[in-house]
Amino acid sequence: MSNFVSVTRDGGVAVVSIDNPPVNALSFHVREPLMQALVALRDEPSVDAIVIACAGRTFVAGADITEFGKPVQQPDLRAIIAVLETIAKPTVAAIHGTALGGGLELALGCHFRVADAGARLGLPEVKLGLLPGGGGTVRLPRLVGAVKALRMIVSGSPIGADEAHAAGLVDAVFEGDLITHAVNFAREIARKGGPFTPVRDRNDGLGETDLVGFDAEAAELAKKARGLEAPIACAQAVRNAITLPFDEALAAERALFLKLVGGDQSRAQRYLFFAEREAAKIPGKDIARRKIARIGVIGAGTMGGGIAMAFANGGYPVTLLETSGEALERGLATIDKNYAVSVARGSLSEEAKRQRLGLFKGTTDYGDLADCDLIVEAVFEEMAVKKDVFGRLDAVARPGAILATNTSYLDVNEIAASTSRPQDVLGLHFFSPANVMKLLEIVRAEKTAPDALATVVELARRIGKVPVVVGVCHGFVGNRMLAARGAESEALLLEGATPSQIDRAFIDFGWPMGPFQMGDLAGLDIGWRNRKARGQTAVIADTLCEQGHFGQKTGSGFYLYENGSRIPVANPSVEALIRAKAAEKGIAPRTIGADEIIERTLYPLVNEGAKILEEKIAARASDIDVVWVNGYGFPVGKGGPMFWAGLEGVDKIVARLDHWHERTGKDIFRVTPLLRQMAVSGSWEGVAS
Ligand code: 3H9
Repeated sequence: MSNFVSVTRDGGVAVVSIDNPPVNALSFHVREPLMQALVALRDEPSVDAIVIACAGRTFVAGADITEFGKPVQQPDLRAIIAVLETIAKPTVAAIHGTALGGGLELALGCHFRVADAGARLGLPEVKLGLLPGGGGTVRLPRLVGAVKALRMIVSGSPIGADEAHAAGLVDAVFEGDLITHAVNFAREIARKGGPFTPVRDRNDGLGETDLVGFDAEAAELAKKARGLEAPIACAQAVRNAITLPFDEALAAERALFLKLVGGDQSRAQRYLFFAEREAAKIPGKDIARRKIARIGVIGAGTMGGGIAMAFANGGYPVTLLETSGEALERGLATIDKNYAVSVARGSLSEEAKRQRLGLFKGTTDYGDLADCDLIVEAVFEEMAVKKDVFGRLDAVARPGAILATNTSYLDVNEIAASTSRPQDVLGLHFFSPANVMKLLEIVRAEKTAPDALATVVELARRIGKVPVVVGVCHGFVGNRMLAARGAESEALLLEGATPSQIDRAFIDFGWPMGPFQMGDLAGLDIGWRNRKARGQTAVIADTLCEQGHFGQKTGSGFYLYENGSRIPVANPSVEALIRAKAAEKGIAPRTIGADEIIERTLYPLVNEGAKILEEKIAARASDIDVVWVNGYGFPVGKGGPMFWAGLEGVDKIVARLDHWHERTGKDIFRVTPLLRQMAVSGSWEGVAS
């Protein structure tokens, strides 16, 4: 029929197979022959039942995201589902891999769904700033109930085949050859005879939905939306499924979808989807990868333990090294406790916990690292200590083993030069908690071999991280830009803003928290130590640290945390300290608005990003955005600092930076040439190359 859709027959059962690698997205070149096949089979008297299945690694993973923002080519998914629902003979979706978004909606257009035991089903459109636009919000609740559908659609998280079966989304789960099972299932259903009710006419899930309970749940979810439109629209669409007749709810879903798909937030989130995948692509696709079978981690503290867990979670055996048996035991006990918390939360089974713990081997002897293929050190952040560790590693590691430093700031070239094998050395900058945070900055040093780099990028993807390759500079991409973002914080305080005002401006922008809340959470002593090492000062934060106020861990920092609570409460003594320091400097307080706070913190962030591009520390503007969204909480709906700069207007940013530079003379506001060029050209990529 077509290269993308074929039909085979097994007696009276027709199997329609979609083959559109890599993920069987419903591109136009699939939709057209799919529609033709369904119409033909509907009208073909010798066909008793139809199975829709997919070739390759997965069922349909959704609409083709690259088509969004372009004119729709008919037939669209909705038209295909409408035809499916006119077929009187039984239709069965045979799901393996993932049925996501438009893929699950296609399956919901069938009378029945059968799944491979390992399949996952979900409507992740919300993660692209969208809602399911092929009837998913109206059909899913009819099978699984409104509240379950609400949770699935607003979270975007897929569920496994067994859960889908228990919820009524899937009619049977099979192990083994899915197509054979699906054909037998379809044949048996056809033999029993109809009529077969399309999902649109079913009401088993909706029944008597408690609207008050639904609204309460939706309100809870809305609180977490943080300025994103899509989760709210998702909840509204599912509510419509309860309160409106099917066709009206479907039309309302369409209207909401069109509004979202044309908006900046979805544009930003779609951009990020491709940016994350792009970031993992490095030159030299055909480079042979090094073998990674066992991983060594040096240091079993918070960072080392988290890194070790990240690898074990990805199935890798880990040798964990500490300097003393006592420290090792403490580290392993913490790992055990962390897994126990996951078991208690229900996100990990006892069996999986046992398996993961079985992957750890503890040691205090460097000689035990000799069989490791990658060794990551997570020891104290001081050059002398790191060099000592690398000297020892140089003596014991096998030739070709990759040696990585988990430094946040230090010069990886210098660390590499302290070994006899700089080609095997690179940086792996994990973010805390390392077993949870997705971002991984992979630091390419001057002499890092391309195959070592390619190997860790692939490994990072394999353990579920989002890798971004960065060059060597103080703080790499993320922490270097963070310093630029924070440079004016103290000045804003001294000129009259309070920590809560500044944090509020950030939260209103869409950040999960403001810079002072973040400082208190991370520990103010970290920045203090770093400043002291660089001969820098920050009068308010330094004074707080000198007085022992390190943030949440000491119960006070920029805020108070009463009785071990993590909720920040305004701290009058900090506000008094700020006023006193301002008076000492002769600064009269004035009212500072949110706009000024954003201009003086986020515009320098963009400017620093442009410098990083100029210096080729990052390969692409989108890599910077991936770092900031995944590691620092930059709001996804704004796409990251470089994407947001386009939304905000680079010319406006340049003009305001010029204004602040003229007024203060501070370097932080000095516009970098690339940013100025960008204000004219409108494209990072063109000017960066
Ligand atoms: C939707 O369905 C809207 C409807 O409700 C309404 C319609 C009216 N389109 O992630 P991977 C590419 S919205 C186009 O590395 P994995 C991806 O860019 C959609 N391309 O593999 C990459 O390309 P490249 C709802 C897509 O095994 C390659 O495929 N669905 C799409 O780690 C491999 O991807 C979703 O949001 C797509 N839909 O993960 C699902 N999906 O090789 C989005 C992937 O050039 N997809 N590509 O870099 C995923 O979550 C993951 O890709 C998946 C596989 C789990 C499927």
